[in-house]
Amino acid sequence: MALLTPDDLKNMTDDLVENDTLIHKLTGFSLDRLCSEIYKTEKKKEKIAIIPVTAGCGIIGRFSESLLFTVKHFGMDGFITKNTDVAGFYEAVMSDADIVLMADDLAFIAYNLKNKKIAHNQICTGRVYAEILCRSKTPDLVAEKKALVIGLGKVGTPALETLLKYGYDVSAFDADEKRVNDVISYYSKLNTGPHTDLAGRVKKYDKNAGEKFYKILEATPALDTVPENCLKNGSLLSTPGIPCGLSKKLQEKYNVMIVQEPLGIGTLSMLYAVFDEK
Ligand code: NAI
Ligand code: PYL
Ligand code: MG
Repeated sequence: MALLTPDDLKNMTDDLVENDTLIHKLTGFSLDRLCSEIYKTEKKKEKIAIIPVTAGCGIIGRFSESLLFTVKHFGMDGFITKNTDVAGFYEAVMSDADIVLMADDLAFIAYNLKNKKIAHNQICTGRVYAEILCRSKTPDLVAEKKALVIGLGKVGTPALETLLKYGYDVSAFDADEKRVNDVISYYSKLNTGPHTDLAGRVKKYDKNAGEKFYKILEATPALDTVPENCLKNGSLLSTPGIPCGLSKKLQEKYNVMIVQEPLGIGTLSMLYAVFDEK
């Protein structure tokens, strides 16, 4: 998995606040209300422990602090454990934490010690960024139940699934041709059985066909992955991808709205995934 750098996180607090405002404008929901709608859960007074983890490439500067900002910005009780790793987990339990947030290089999880719910960052990130696309209400965006998904990895795939569950026709692209073919054939086989709702509405995106989209989801670690000929004036790009896959020049030329933030949106999605049902 591509690891964040302290530099990726240096504007995280402003990014989260600005994206929360944009999400409210697009969907009618603030980010926390949107997450509550998505998971049908609600925060109570959970105490959230953030445990720094030294495994692998080690602690990432600003990572724990960014999680703490997210928790506190949305009115929750959180703290960063003084100890790291197992000692930090022990400290969290002894401090009567309800939920722990911790990440090594392979997984970032939220675990609710009380109701035993667990959430994975890549799944919850893909879902929330796709939900933002589906729930965007501006006139043009509502009319179009189709989307372009660029990047079919651990974040892009849950995003694709979310779009299909909303009845979207999805054009899918990935630099890995085999990955695209595997995704297309998987969903075309779903014509029978319990998943017919997901069947057949995924097609391979053809860069040369020039099809245009109001709704685009990008989940890759690369630059310039969003081609100019897929853009409409006023397109909405919902992208967890770091760095942003659309150049500033094209963003301005086509007045593209961009929902993009390095960590907090996905983290809030994880927390609502492990809160108790409403
Ligand atoms: P992944 O490695 O599982 O998937 C990335 C996919 O992008 C792969 O299938 C790869 O073939 C494809 N790809 C790479 N370069 C491409 C290009 N130039 N054009 C088209 N496709 C290309 O990675 P994962 O975990 O899905 O993460 C995707 C991105 O999202 C990464 O940049 C990661 O750092 C970021 N991320 C951001 C989060 C947030 O909260 N903003 C949370 C989690 C991940
Ligand atoms: C969750 C992020 C989003 C994109 N890439 C993922 C990443 O960077 N994962 C690694 C997180 C490691 C955190 C480190 C610490 O500071 O506790 N172990
Ligand atoms: Mg995010």
